Amino acid sequence: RARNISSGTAQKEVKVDETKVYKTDEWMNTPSTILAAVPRRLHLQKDHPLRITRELIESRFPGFKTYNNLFPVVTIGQNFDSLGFPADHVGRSRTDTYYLNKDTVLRTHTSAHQVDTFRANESAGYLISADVYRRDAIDRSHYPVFHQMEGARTWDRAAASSNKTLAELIWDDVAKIPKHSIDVEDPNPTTHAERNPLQDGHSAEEVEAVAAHLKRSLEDMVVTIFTAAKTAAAEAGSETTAAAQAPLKLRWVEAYFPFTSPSWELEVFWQGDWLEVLGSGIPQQSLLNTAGVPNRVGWAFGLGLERIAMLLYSIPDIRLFWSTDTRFLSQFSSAGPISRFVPFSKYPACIKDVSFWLPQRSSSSAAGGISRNVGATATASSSPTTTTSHDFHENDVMEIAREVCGDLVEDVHLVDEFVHPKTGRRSMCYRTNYRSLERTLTNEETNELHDKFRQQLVEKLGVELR
Ligand code: FA5
Ligand code: MG
Repeated sequence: RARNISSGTAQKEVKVDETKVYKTDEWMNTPSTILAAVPRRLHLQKDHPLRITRELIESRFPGFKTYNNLFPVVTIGQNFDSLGFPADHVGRSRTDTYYLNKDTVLRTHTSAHQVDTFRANESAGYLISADVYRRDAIDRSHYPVFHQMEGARTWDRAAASSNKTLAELIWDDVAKIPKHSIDVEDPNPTTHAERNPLQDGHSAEEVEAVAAHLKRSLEDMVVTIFTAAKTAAAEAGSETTAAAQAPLKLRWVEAYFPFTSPSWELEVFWQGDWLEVLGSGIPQQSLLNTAGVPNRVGWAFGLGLERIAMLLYSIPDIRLFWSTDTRFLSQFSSAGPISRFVPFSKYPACIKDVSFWLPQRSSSSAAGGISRNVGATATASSSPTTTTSHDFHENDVMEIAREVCGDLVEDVHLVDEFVHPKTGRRSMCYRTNYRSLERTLTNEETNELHDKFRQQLVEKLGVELR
């Protein structure tokens, strides 16, 4: 299971999904283990919980055109520029995003397909489900590959007439959405001059109508599928804690995305906690203009399929979605009702710490190692006097752990950090939780993994072990 991080990144070209070949350059930071996830297409696998969740959601949007096979390699134009991400947005950095070359990335969200899908203009509503890729933390709810569903609904301004304004037409559509009786908190005004502004060219009446359609549609979707999950769990007699019996509640909160305004997030109160399930808003008119549909106005959302599936089925660890163990897969069926996942026995964890000094900036070989393989962008630190490394990013540690340990690592987190008062060097201590979802790891095995992890930290990041 252990793999060498350098093997995936040094070549001149890279093959994705056995078919497409891309030229790589010094921006390449995508390891072969990540590329190996591309052919899995979990959201298309029969009886996989992500597919069942996708289909449940799709069933609440009749008439929407679905796109479930869009290729994950996109241009930075598609992923960032077309959506109005500023040039210095952190999402563009090599510590957050997997690049194949300076113009080409693995999509970080399904919004990468917004402009193209609006341009195709095949239907008033669409849903895009796909795998997305982000360099991120390691814990039981974060994985570098996950799945999103994007949805959008627009109206053509030309449909308005002297009898009916566009806003009135949209309100007619709002009236067709099924009603629910769940409590929804929505304390903020639809727009806010500074935090959540109305776009130029949009009237307040239009935006009220579009916002109502967006909110009622997404509430209907969430209420329907969560009520089904609750009923199934109650029938199975598995809901016993007070938190589990708390009534389902929803709340809308103001949000920010470069490509929508106003923007909102929907949170669900589920088993005692508020959880963000999706981001949404009114697409920037400039984006629709670019897409060649300047006459259209409407809404868009993006949700995390794992996040919803974990809530619906009580799946405790995001790594399970990638399991090929029949003890996991056999528990889901598109034919039956949603049922609570019964975890197979939890195997013991093995916890190990690693402490190291970050390289000093002047240490050239170490800094070179960072920018070539997994590190931050080539632009160096702006402050030449400091002695600590500005190139260090925690996601690099995470990626090395993933590369060395695969799915045998459950969690990696910083437990201690300090700066030496005399030398100014920074020391970090990370705690790593090794655990297999499928079997008990031997001491020998975890020691070997941990040794390799430590070695790779030295090789790739130029750190000095303590
Ligand atoms: C976005 O990705 C926006 N593209 C969403 C959007 C679409 C906004 C259209 C407006 C219009 P965000 O990064 O918050 O936003 O992710 C959206 C959802 O994906 C989250 O609400 C969450 O459900 C899910 N998600 C985000 N990060 C992760 C992760 N690391 N693991 C699992 N699910 C995640
Ligand atoms: Mg978010």
